[in-house]
Parts: sequence; C-alpha cells; structure tokens
Amino acid sequence: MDRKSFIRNSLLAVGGFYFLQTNLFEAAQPKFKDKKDINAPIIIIGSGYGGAVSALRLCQAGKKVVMLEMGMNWKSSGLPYSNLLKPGPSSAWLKTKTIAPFFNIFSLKLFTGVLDRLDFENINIWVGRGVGGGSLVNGGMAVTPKRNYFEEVFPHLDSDKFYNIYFPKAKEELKVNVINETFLQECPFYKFTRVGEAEAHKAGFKTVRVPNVYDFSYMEREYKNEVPRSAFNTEVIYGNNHGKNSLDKTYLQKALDTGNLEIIDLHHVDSIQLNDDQSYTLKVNQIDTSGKSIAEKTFSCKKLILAAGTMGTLQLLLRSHALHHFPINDYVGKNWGNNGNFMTGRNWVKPMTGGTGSKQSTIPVGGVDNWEDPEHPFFAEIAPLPMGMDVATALYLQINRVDKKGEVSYKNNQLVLDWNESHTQKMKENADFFIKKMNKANGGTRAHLLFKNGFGANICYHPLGGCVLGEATDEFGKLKNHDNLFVLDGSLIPGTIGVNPFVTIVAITEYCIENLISTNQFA
Ligand code: FAE
Repeated sequence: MDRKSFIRNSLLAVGGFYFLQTNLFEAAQPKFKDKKDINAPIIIIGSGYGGAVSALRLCQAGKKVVMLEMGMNWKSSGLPYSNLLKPGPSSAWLKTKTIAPFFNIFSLKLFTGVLDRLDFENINIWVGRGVGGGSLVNGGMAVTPKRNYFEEVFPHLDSDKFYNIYFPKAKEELKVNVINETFLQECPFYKFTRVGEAEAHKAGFKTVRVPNVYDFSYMEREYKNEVPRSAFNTEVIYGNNHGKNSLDKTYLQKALDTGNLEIIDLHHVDSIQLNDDQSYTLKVNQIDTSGKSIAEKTFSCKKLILAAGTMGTLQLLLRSHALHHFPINDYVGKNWGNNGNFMTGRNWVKPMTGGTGSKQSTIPVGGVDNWEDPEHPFFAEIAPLPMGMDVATALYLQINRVDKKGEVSYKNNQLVLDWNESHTQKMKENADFFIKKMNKANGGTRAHLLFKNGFGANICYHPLGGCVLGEATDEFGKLKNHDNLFVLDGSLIPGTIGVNPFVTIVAITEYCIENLISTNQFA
C-alpha cells in the first residue's frame, strides 16, 4: 500500500466522506451586535494564553479591558465542535479542505473554524483561532519545563520564583491533573500509550507520565458512558465539546466574572499606529463566519497588549512597521524557533496483536524522555492516531533543542521565515536515532505511510520567539522604545523550552503582568 491509498482506505473505512450541510451553517450564524468604534483604556489583541492571563489579572485589579479576537466565540455561539472523523464547521479557518497534519481528504465550506495552518516555504505552522486561542485545538499536555533547561533558556530569570510561585499558580488556574494509573492500564482507548511505553522500555528509553488539562474524572465517566464522549469520540484539534479545560472555562471565564472584560470576537486587527501622545490606533476588520469583511473599524487605546500568539504578534509588529513606520527595534523577528518540533512515527507496530489499538483517546498522557542523553537529547510525545480502526502505526511528536534559531521578517505584504533544513538537521538525526532503536528492539518500519521518508520535519505546533523577553522587550514584556505597548505571549520565549509550551507561556505572563500591575504601568 502506498501513502495515499493508506490514508484514503483508512478514512473511507471509518466513515466515508462527510458532506457538510449548507443549512447547518446558515441557521447557526451568530447574531453580531453592532458595536461602535471603541476608545478603550486597555486593549488586548488575542484571547489565547498570554491574553487570557493578562485579562484576568488586570480585571481583578479593577481595570476595564477590551479583548479583540479574530476567531469566533464558540462557547456563546452554541455551535458544536466537529471530530476528526467527521470534519465540519470548526475544522478549519476559512479553508475548502481539511488541514490536519495528514488525512486531508475532506471538503469543507468556508467557515471561521478553530484550526488554522500558516504555510511557509519549509515549514507549516498550526495555530488556534477563536475565543481561547490555542487552548481550543491543543492536546492539553501541561508540562513544566526541566529546571536546568529553563535556566539555560532564561538565564536572567529567578528560577526559584518560577518553580515556587508561577508554575504552581499556572497549573492550578489551568486545572492540570494526571490520569489515574489503574484506569490507564485497563482502558482500551489507551492501548497506544501502553504499547508505546512498553516498546520504549524494551528499546532502553525512559518514559514519563504527562499531566493534562483534560478532566480525567470526566474521562472515566465518558468511558462508562455516563456523560457524552469527547476524548473518546475523536475530538481534539477541531475542538472538544466536553472534558477539556480550555481557557474559555478557566482564565477567561474568571475574567468575565469580574464584569470588567469585554471580548469582541470576529474582529481582526490589521495594523497598529502610534499616535503623538503615545496612544495607539488600531485598524480593525469585522468579519462574518464566511470570512467576509462586514465593517472596517478604528479602535483606540492608551495601553495595548499584543497577545496574538507568536506568529500573530510578529505579523502585527512587522506589518505595522512596513505600513506606517511603526517603531520596532532590531530584535523583533529574531530568535525564533519551532520548539524543536519534529513529527515522526513507525508503521507495522505489533500488527499481529492488535497494533496500537482501534479505539484511541485523543488526549496524550505518555512521553519518552531522552533529554539527559548528551548526544541525542529529546522528548517524544506518544501521540494518538485515532482513525477508528487499528492502523498498527505509532505516532510521535518529538521536541528537541533548537540550537540554530530562525528569523522572521516581512516582505511583499507577508511574513517570511528564514528556516530551512539546516535548522532541523540535528532534530532529524535524533528522530532517526529514536526510530531505528525502537524498530530494532520491537520490529516496525519508518512511518513512510504517514510522512515522506518517515519524517515530518515541516510540522510545527509550537512556534516560539521573535519578540524575546529581555531582548525585544524589557524584562517584563514592555516593547523597547514604547511606553504603553506590552507583548505577552509565546513570542517572549526564545524559540525553545524543551517541552510543550503553554504552561511556560502562562507562568511567564503571570510573572510579567504581576510586575506590570504593581509598578502602575496600567494606571
Ligand atoms: P495563542 O494561544 O495562539 O492565541 C493567540 C490568539 O490571537 C488566537 O486566538 C488568534 O486567533 C488571535 N489573533 C491572532 N492574530 C490576531 C489579530 N491580528 N487580530 C485579532 N486576533 C488575533 O497564543 N501546547 C502545549 O503546551 N500542550 C499541548 O498539548 C499542545 N498541543 C498543541 C496542538 C496543536 C494542534 C497546536 C496547534 C498547538 C498545540 N500546543 C500545545 C501549542 C499551544 O497551543 C500554543 O503554544 C499556545 O496556544 C500559544 O499561546 P499564545 O498565548 O502565544
């Protein structure tokens, strides 16, 4: 079987093509309130991790905050999220075909879905869109970085403070929990994890249990069919209808409960101008759910927080600089990385004994920890591949060091990424080492049915950097040469953190916003 027929046959076997119902979209169009152009004291652009943490702490300090989000508010729309086997409205941001890392044979009608893919010459970057940002589409893996690597990446931060205060605070607010070990050992939906761990041990690797924001007590009840299924119903990258504590249920809900936050969805900020009095004017496009522009607006604010995610924040800064000579400094765009993301896998994994399992949870709970190996340091998530049938395939998202950083610039009206094979060479060597060792000990082949040559070097879920803390910004996220503009999102982390990044993004934002509030930067 070749790669294309593997994908086609597998998907046809589990459900066939799913044609979208036109009337479903039309009936469900949210009713937009006609908002006048706004002059607000504080505007936050983006409702992902950095934006949500900033909003909560400012609102608790009694500040009125307006948050602009280009994606949709799924919670208030009442529209359900789609699952992997039946893609629908939530599956992609304004695309006519699905955009998952593989298996993209499903047609879609243009809709403001939650998953977007930004395609560059040598790398594709997936991001979340909607109120909650990346928390709507991600796997919920809530990992605290290894202390020695955190200290290497952020030599100027007080790591005692982070490990005693900000990481614990982040985990508590995000509702991080760990799967029950007995449940994991017995549940058929976690066969892929058990096989992955047993094979890793046989090959001489160490494995670790990975915490998550998915509520594992809910998962145990969904297994018993006491509540609707989500992780066990192939829901994840197109949104989870249940179980996952995404930001709309945690930080953002708490911020809304203060009465000080207004979230305005389906509003895309195009560019920013700095005014003579050091305030900001934003050019904003209101769109409908088919992506059509329905109003051009102008928002003004004294204090501006950029939390549009690494790529969104860089786009705003670099585009505004190109269009309006918006002041930026030489560090903007530098020190960018893919957090060492490298996807790989193995085919023919235990085909005679049920492979990795026909039923798979979408929530990863295991990882191979080879970080201490001086020659091949990496962490590899044992990732699910929920296709509704056993495909005897193991999937891994490796996270490596990023010793050679990339750079982001803006040319011909678009972001350009200086990133090529030389940046991922060491990652490829690590993946090759890992897969060879696994196959030697356990059987199996390189996953040429999933990726060309078995390596997905161009798959990135964790874009980081480009507006690095202490380089492009001061030590608490204020952009250099600005009095009233703060960057608080993944772009503060210099391209790498060694684990899945959102716990670190939350902890760093908690640290920065606490200081910014206490030094009256938002007065
Ligand atoms: P982010 O969450 O991306 O939020 C930015 C928000 O700004 C988005 O809602 C955008 O729509 C919005 N925005 C952007 N530009 C504009 C504009 N011009 N106007 C208005 N709004 C705008 O930023 N990380 C983990 O730690 N664990 C995981 O298990 C994990 N799995 C992942 C799986 C997938 C498929 C993906 C795509 C990512 C995953 N990540 C994971 C990465 C994680 O979600 C990501 O690092 C964070 O979401 C980044 O947080 P930020 O606050 O930087």
